[in-house]
Amino acid sequence: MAIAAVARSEIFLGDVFARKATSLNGKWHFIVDPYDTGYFDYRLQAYDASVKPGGGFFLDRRAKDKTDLVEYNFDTSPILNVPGDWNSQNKELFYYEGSVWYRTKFDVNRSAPDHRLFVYFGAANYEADVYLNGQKLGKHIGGFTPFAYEITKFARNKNNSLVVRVNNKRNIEGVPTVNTDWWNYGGLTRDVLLVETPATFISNFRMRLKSGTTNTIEASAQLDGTREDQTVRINFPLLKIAAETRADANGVAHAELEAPDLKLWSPENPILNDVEISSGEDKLKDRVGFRTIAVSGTDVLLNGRKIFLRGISIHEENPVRGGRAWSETDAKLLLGWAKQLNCNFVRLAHYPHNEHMARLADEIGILVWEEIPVYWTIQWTNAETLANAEKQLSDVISRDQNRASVVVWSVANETPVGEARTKFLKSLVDEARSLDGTRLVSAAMEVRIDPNDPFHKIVDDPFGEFTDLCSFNEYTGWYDGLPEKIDRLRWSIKYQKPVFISEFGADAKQGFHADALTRFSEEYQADVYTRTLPMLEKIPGFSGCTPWVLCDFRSPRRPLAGIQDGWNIKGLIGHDGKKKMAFAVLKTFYNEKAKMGN
Ligand code: GCB
Repeated sequence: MAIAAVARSEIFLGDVFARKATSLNGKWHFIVDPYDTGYFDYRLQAYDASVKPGGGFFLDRRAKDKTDLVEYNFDTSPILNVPGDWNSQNKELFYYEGSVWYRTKFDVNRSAPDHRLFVYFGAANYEADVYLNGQKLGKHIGGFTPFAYEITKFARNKNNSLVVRVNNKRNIEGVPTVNTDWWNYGGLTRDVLLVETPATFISNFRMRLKSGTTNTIEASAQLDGTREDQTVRINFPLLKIAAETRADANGVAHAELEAPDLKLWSPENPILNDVEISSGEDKLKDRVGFRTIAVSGTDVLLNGRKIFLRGISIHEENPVRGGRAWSETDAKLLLGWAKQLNCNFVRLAHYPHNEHMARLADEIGILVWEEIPVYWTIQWTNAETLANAEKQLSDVISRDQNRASVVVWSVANETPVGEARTKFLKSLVDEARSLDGTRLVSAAMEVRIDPNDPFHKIVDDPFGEFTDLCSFNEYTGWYDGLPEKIDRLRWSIKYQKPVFISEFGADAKQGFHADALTRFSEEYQADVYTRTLPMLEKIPGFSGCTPWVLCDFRSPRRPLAGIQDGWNIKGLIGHDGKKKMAFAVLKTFYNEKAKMGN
């Protein structure tokens, strides 16, 4: 009988869409397991660590004959679409938080006997235990970043059983923790791929401008396999430049390529360059753009020129279909709406979104802020929580480091001022800078009200010292006073940095019209936008904003019957896909900004 000792084969596969892969997306059988019956025996011992794993669902057993007792059967169990959260696919699972077992079957047709095989998951929220043919491949924690396992040794030609237990229970020590303002969609929420590689292959690569230059490309690649000191070739066929270099004993290869005719990427001109990276039999193809991003005093500079960031915040949700967004089609819908607003920037809140978002942003010319779910109050002194956040940060950086569109790594949202918190966030900033010193680092901070003057707002969070942008969320007119208060604000901002308003907004039920003082009316929301935008313009160093939020999104914190009904309705677009009045207010403001050349 197979004993599921962990194979410890987790590996990071970067730029997975740059290589040929077989999709394992489709209809997977599933078993809902609220008591973890398929995971623990009756003494609460994990089957996959037991010498008697017989009851473990990962074995994907069927009764051998009429006397055999097996109390589950994937073959006769219902079906879920993968990718896809379970909540929006099955009414009974709408509020479900717990374990669901997924199973698919697949054949393998390796093109050479020494080739290697991997299963790749774009994301599984929140925790995933993965098994192939009864063998445990590993456990992954974190709901929004990719992971992969090598299955070369365990895969058969026919009828492989891939079983994943996904558990979306919220944990106090988790990242995020138990308390958020979004739906805790569970499941295999992103693409699942079967990846075949040569024995030695390129597991990740990075292309970027050499610091301080605009026509020298710094390329690096990581090889994985038995021949790690192989030659690596980098070729930009249309730029007519190429380089060849040999990897060191650790499989790391570096090269610099002079590109005198390089045209820089920008939202107005999102130029991407075809690139081929090859080593031995392995060959990856991608499209990468090159640009610089920097701050100087209170300005943000793109390719050395001052830019105003005309942004919007986005949740990874398709409000019209319902549920987590995951596909290129979903990305086209969301970023298409951002384009209609005349945005040149989006904030992908509050966790790493699927890879299609940044890839599409590269193609259509939208700058991107990416974020990890260090949200509100998490366990600042828990070393495991920090390690978890660091892993999510390094994984999203490794995934999207070749996307010219991505210009900001954000390490947190609305965290409470305090020493332990600042130390925690500082570790994340240091990590982001050491992994990728070419982008800006930020976090959405909070604003404080002067205890002696309600119209005086102060930004002096000590963490602001460590970020490139001084970015904060502010809700005057909704959580603080009525809209007319917005006109009377005075600001004291401690930092001489670009001021970026990462959120402002107000609830509005699409189609509900009343006067501008009636909460939840479209008029109220439009009034908040109409007053906020000119007020922000008066703040010295105001460099951009990402109002909250593009679309209504589901949130269990929003129960008001007849109005919210389980939705956060601060969207500029309702959950019927229809625009609210405030959409036009922001669009007009951005049109004016764009006309003025920034
Ligand atoms: C915030 C949070 C965001 C919420 C929003 C709201 O400050 O960052 O996640 O959804 O406010 O609607 O209250």
